[in-house]
Amino acid sequence: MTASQQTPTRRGALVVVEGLDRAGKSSQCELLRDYLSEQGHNVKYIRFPDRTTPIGKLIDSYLRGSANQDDHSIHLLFSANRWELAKSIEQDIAAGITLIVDRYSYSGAVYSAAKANPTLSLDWAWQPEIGLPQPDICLFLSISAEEAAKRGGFGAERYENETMQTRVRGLFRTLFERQKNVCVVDAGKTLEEVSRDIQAAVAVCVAQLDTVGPLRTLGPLAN
Ligand code: FDM
Ligand code: MG
Repeated sequence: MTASQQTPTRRGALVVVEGLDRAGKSSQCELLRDYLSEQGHNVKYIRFPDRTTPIGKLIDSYLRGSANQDDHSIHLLFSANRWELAKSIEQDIAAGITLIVDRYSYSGAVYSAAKANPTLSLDWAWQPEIGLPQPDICLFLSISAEEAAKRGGFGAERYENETMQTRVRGLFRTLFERQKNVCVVDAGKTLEEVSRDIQAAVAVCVAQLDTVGPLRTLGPLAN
């Protein structure tokens, strides 16, 4: 077969996993990565914030509490941390790699808006996300406050407290009412059950990729 006769590479899927702290995001991302690789997919698992880049290092010291930042400024750094990886995300997807992304623009908008800063609304927070690669599916791992409490205490990082988590929960709900491609997963079930629910949702998404066409970009929030 000559090069021109080869079928073009089928693009990968952009799969985002979102949720509150202790919803099980990282474990589920790993299980999904292993499952998709076994199915023969070329797959990569990445997470935001990516704390390894120069911007990511600033974010890391902010989250650990060793540096302070203005709310808007740190918000834009979180967004810049996605923009600096946007090209490589596009390239991976075009090369047929399915990306599993642990947190994305949704955490970005919601955690910043949860600070209740009067000049940092959810709509303001969404603006810098416009134009970034749009996930083909966003799996929202939903757990109740009670279940989250059962899973253990808060960590030592910024945002890991009851007030923030309660606000974040409400804002995720508000944001996801204004978004397409969001699949709410009941993360209160066992690890295996949640994993099976995720696999089923991702299978449907992957099967639809040909009709969806090329990777899209995030647009303004719907009203
Ligand atoms: N977070 C994460 C933000 O505030 N904005 C963002 O854009 C992203 C991606 O960073 F509290 C918050 C959410 C969380 C913290 O995330 C670190 P991990 O997943 O717990 O490391
Ligand atoms: Mg955390």
